[in-house]
Amino acid sequence: MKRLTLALATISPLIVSASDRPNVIIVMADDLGYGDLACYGAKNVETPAVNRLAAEGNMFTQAYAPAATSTPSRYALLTGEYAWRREGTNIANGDAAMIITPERYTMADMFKNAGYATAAIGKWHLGLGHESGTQNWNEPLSCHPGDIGFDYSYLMAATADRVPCVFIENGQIANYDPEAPITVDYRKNIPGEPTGRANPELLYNLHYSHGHDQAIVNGISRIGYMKGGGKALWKDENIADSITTHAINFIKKHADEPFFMYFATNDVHVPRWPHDRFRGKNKMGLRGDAIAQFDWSVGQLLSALDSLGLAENTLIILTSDNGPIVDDGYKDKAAELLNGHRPTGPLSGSKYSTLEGGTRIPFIVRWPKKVNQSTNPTIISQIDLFASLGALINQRIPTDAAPDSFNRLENFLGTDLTDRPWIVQQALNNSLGLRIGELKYVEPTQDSPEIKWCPEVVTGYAPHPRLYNLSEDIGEANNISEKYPVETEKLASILGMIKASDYEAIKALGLWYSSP
Ligand code: NG6
Ligand code: CA
Repeated sequence: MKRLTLALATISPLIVSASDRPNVIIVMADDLGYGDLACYGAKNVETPAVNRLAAEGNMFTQAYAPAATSTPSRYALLTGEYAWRREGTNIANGDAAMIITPERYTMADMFKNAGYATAAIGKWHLGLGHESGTQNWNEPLSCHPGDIGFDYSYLMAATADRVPCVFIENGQIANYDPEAPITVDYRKNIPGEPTGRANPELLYNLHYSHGHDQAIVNGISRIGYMKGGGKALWKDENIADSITTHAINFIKKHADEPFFMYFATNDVHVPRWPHDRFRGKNKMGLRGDAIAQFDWSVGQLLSALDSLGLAENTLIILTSDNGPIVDDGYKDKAAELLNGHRPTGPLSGSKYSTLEGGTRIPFIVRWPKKVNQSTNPTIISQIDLFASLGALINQRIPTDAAPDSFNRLENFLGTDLTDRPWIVQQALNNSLGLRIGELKYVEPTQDSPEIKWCPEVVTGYAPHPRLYNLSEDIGEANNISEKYPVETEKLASILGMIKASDYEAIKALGLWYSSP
């Protein structure tokens, strides 16, 4: 596969001297939608900390995650390779093996090589150990994020709705309870253990709406079976506190050296069970409370940076792994209590979808030392963070690494407003959308337009090609492919070139960067 970054010499690297290198924090929200933050127009919930970040930085209005679900999106971010190029990168179980294997060169490796202290804190969802389903959770795992560049990690293995429901610190269960050894199984229940389906009377916190009827932890049933855990089991209401505390401790510990922190919140993924102190202060019930809790976590990080005198030279990128969803499997009244709120703002589709709501996400960059305040409409993608941050810290990326990531540093810093020439959007079933300028092409797929296990999700799947003009039709309501067959065919063929990594052909079409 050819490297793209070489062809992008038109972008002058921003020279940052080694002593001046900023700390870098990626705040990765989970399932937070384009319309879920007050600074992006949300009305029913207050997000003062994120609003502050936006008011002090670049708030992008046309930014994309590479995929509409978590595992492929995060895989692409950390490897710089589109997940649809690689088998085994779809939504991972809690007992999946490490999807990014130790020999791969990751974004964390890049920072580590540059002398940064590195950490991954919060939601992982990229597998642990060498083999799926055979981890011995009672011993140190055979491989973990420490093997792909993260000096420190404090993680949930997958999602809060998947077992094991414990934190894993540097590859071992945190607060391990020797009285309650852990067994995890994704195929069959462990004899004698209650499940959400068989024992709904034990669901004292949240009841499932679909799926999520297996192991019960903290009065909430999950995906997968689990026994044990004892004192190590998390309480959902304390997850934000716990990961935020660990993040602040990491910042404090490394206040005197450059650090890179991937801070991946559990909010606002299901099960939404935020701490009492966030309850009932907005019109939207638990989903709104989870947004408020997310905002609180961001506020805590900002205060820590302020009090340590680190804010000025810390580059914060706040974004989300994929679009939002209202009912993702628990009876938390998220749909009933929207009160007019639209999690995707004006966009159609949602998490799982090829439509804009699946992957167009909030994206804010704050770096007081270098980045001026603006609302920035430049079309950008998280896939380019790898090469761009590499340019920022002056790291050469090995030729076989990050094949889909371009150096677009000046886009992210707001000094170049040239759009990314194309955006690829991956849906749950790995079918793709392609945005080029105002045109959006959605490739045909035979899968059902509705996800059976998930009510009211508009996937955007259809057996025929679609073309939308986003400048007139941001909600992707009018398929114009029959009216514009030549354009439809052209975008379809460009998507084919991207799939084949045939960048010479794309360049021959004149579809390339033309930065100032
Ligand atoms: C789905 C789950 C959903 C969520 C999603 C992953 C069911 C019925 N649904 O399979 O609740 O966990 O996987 O979400 O099990 S993600 O944001 O981590 O990709
Ligand atoms: Ca997600």
